[in-house]
Amino acid sequence: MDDILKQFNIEIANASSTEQIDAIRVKYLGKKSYIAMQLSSLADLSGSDRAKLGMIVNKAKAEISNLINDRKDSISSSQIFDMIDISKPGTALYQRPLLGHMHPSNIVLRETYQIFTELGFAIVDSPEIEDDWHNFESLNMPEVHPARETHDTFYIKDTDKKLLPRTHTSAMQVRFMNSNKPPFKVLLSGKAFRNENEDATHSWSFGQIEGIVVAKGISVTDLKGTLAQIIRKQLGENTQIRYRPSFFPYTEPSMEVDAKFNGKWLELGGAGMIHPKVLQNGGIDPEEYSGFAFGWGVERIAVIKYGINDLRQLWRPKLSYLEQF
Ligand code: FA5
Repeated sequence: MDDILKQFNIEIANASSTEQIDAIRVKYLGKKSYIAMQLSSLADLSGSDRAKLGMIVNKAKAEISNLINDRKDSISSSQIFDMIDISKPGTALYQRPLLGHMHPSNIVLRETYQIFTELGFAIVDSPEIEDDWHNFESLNMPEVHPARETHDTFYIKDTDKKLLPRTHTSAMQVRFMNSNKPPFKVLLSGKAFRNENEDATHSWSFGQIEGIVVAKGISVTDLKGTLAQIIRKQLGENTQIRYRPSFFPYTEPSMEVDAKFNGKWLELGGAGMIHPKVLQNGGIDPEEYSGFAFGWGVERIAVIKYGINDLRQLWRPKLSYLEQF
């Protein structure tokens, strides 16, 4: 661990941009880092060894994390000063005619709402802060379920209700079922939040849309037919669609949905038949009703549709870029 810290100290001292710092964070604290490996190996050790190693690794982890944050703060402020020439005369900040322009994510979202409305879906808003029951437990993910690990969850401190910014719009499924009787078809839409490092395809906050359809006699055929219609309306009549077997604790069977765009297969999101236990949690009798659900990222649609190569472009305040769409 001393060697790791020594190496880390050299790299962090030489880092001169926030991008380099992010890369160092991934190298030393990311899922594949030495520290992460040591932490996951703790489970195999006996009590006293586990405590000893745990203390060493966690101390190093905290030290690295603090140094990264300090360095990032100092670099961000020095970068700002480098960018600003304080001797220059002032210019008007915004010289375009004062006409608004839709953000590409919103263009996609409005188009999505239009398509779903034409198919008879109701659009439903939903809370961004959720409790553990709705985000996880009611969806067959109890406290110890390994599927929780795929959701890098932020938690809200100082509450005994275990509140969290929802990690997916599926958190609204049981809440909606509890207050509405089937048959229904709705589109739950909003933001989701995950404690993830940003890269070209991931962000810590992103839009999701989630369709749920529950009625008597709904089958996988309905799921595939509906999704095909929606995707082709959004991405073009001849878009090829592919379903890959997958696993979500709240759907059975589960699948991943891909669309071929500009010659490449791209993942839109997950889907499946709603698990009987989830229907029960929503107060719906699974003997009488069945349903399907699907959820995917709003920005992913924008990226596919407009051929954007890096999702982060969508959140940068660069008007000349955003106005192209
Ligand atoms: C889910 O969130 C499931 N709740 C989807 C689902 C709904 C399955 C209903 C079955 C039934 P997943 O973690 O794969 O699954 O995320 C779904 C989609 O959200 C991804 O395919 C991607 O388009 C988008 N997404 C997920 N994480 C991020 C992220 N960090 N940044 C941007 N988009 C993301």
